[in-house]
Amino acid sequence: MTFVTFDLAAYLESRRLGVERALERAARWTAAELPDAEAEAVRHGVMSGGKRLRPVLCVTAYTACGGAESEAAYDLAASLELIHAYSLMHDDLPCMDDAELRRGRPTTHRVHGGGVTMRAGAALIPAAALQAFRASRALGRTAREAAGIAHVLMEASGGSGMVGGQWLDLEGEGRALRALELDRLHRLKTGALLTASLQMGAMAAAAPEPTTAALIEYGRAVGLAFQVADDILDATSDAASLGKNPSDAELDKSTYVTLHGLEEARVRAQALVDRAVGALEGAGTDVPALAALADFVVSRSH
Ligand code: GRG
Repeated sequence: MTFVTFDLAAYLESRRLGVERALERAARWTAAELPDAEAEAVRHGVMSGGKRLRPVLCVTAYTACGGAESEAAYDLAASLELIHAYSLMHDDLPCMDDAELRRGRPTTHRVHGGGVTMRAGAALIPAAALQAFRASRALGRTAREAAGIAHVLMEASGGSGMVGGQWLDLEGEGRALRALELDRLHRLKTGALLTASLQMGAMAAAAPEPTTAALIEYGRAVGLAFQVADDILDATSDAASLGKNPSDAELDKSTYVTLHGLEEARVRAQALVDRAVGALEGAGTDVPALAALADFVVSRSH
């Protein structure tokens, strides 16, 4: 068990404030180029709460590597949340999970319609890439370095990342997945973007290679721990505290709990947190905020 004396609640609150402001700016820039209906759907999908874990991880990695908090740092971090927001908007659509609720509110398509939501979500993908590039330039990175950072974001979002994981998820519906298949699915679907959050923060601060590698290792372990915790929450919480209803497809899915049982899943989640923190300690990047965030990922209530 990791012992952390750190006021994570205060830390999260202050970082989330910067993230919300950056998301306001990002939603405004993206919406400015869209018809009114799509612009409103962008706002609904982006400005609807959530833990903002990916941007908080990005800013935390950036400052852990010596970067200073700034608008541009939060703009970079917000690019990750634009991808996350689009993925949830599309995932909730009638042709996917057909979800009614997200974060305790009606899903975007329930309010703005399926076609509008599909187009608004699609607009967020290039907006995120552009934002990652521009923010990295504003942080002093060269055009080549900024392109590298945007590349990491797009790679983590695409077929060898989140979209690839979603594809494996759809393909695996209705059959029991083996342990390695489940790991691969979640490393791509959830882990890739979480890992990119850390990597982009390190790259934006021009961190040395061993530090970046340690943050990537931390991200991989935390990404998997996040999903194990998600499965534990799904098995032990009700829709009111989760802010969403499980879909039929989700009810029929292989999870870490169905595969290993609740107790073993808890043990695995904690072992992954320990691995994440250990990776940072090995590289001398063991800032309290990152250790506390790793603990938060497995101890959260939603
Ligand atoms: C059609 C193959 C295909 C892909 C389209 C829809 C999509 C792209 C990808 C879906 C990816 C997806 C739903 C990943 C799960 C992400 C996840 C773990 C969501 C919950 O994250 P939290 O807990 O949510 O961080 P909050 O609400 O706090 O932001």
